[in-house]
Amino acid sequence: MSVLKRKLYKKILEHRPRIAKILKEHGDEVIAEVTASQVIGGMRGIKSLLTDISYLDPDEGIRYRGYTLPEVLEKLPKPEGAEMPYVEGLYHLLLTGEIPTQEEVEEIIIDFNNRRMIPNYVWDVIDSFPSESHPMAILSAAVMSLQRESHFNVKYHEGISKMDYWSSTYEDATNLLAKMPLIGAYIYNKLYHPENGHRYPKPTCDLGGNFAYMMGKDKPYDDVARMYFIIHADHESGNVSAHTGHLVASSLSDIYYATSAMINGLAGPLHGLANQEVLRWLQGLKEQMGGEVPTEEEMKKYVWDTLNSGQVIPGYGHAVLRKTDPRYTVQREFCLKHLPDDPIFKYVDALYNVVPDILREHGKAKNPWPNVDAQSGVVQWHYGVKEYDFYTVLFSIGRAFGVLSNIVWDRALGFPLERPKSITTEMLEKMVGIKK
Ligand code: HAX
Repeated sequence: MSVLKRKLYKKILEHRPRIAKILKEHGDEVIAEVTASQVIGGMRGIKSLLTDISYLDPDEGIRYRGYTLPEVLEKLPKPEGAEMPYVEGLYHLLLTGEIPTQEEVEEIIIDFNNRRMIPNYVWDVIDSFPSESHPMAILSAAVMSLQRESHFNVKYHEGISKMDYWSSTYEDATNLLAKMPLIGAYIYNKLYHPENGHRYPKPTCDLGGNFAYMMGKDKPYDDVARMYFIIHADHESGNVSAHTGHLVASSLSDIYYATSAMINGLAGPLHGLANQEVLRWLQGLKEQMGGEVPTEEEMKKYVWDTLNSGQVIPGYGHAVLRKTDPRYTVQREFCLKHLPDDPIFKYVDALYNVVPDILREHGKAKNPWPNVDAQSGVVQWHYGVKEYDFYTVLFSIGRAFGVLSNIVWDRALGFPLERPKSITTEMLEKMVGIKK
């Protein structure tokens, strides 16, 4: 057993009694109320999911295992000369709650490298997609095709104890996380840069370094990849991708089914796809301006025109956050340091000055501040990943670290099949006192 898996097992054994105690001694205590508007309004804010991997405070933003994003980026070990930490170290933090040592990260890198062999049929599945296919559809199918490799399925059919489900789920999760960057880079090169060929990862390199190499990008794209995967990894459990992964896995579908499903949820324009929508929208503005940076008045008009035509401003607003997203701020700081003169960055920064006031005046969005997606495309564009359909694939690789860590813990704590109760409109009318 690897050091990481042993440490995880110890944490699982320590945690199980806490859940058992709540269930046994406090299982019937009421902890929240549900309003009619929450039932109609996408279950916003109902406290009904349990995770210790991350917590999203509306005013502060995300914390992974209690650490803010700047703390995560500062404390996790980094490759020599790199600005951003190892993604492999983040996996250790999400699973165990502990910041790993350099030696512990090095062991995970070796473990990941031993798990990244991809069967040829996966490349065949990817190659069989027509070239106009969306990369998210290809990614979802490629992950799905790997389902036959599931260890959990084999063990389940052997009849293992429920207490051991987490172990083979951990194997599946780690296998898939090691493979996803290779699959993502292959999709990128197949769709947009066949001249890169099929690049195999280097044996001694970390995930971020290898991803940059496979994408055909020079430094500092390795750091861009590390930053991108880390900041997108988790956003507690209620967002569409995390919740979908958790829901599907709750039926004891394996990691491959659950990950493919979470990718499909992330592909919606109100969720992960917003990052490509931001770039598409900005390009529209740039074209309208003939490449010139617009004045504040011109910028305001473009924003109002978008709102008045009934569309949302992509990259702004959030279902939980009520302040600027720290994932936006981390990327903004990276841009200020590395690409302050980038024309698209200037557009994004100019938008920051006008959009919040306009959204307040518009009066609908509960949060007028930018979210992660307002910045992420700019960084990719600057380093030559201009095919914005691909951005959500990058998001998926990062998000998989959080979703899969959560599913391992779901199995470890024996969380059951998810099954909320629905009611009819007539029942709801009665509950709120409407007489017919
Ligand atoms: N522009 C215009 N209108 C907006 C808006 C925006 N950026 N954000 C919210 N609104 C509107 C909503 O459409 C809604 O209008 P209706 O009452 O007419 O339906 C109203 O304001 C209230 O919405 P809300 O309660 O503030 O926000 P929701 O929880 O319903 O939705 C969204 C949250 C993120 C989906 C929303 O803010 C939005 O559509 N933003 C633009 C798309 C986007 O950036 N998505 C990425 C979010 C981050 C993420 O998950 N990344 O993966």
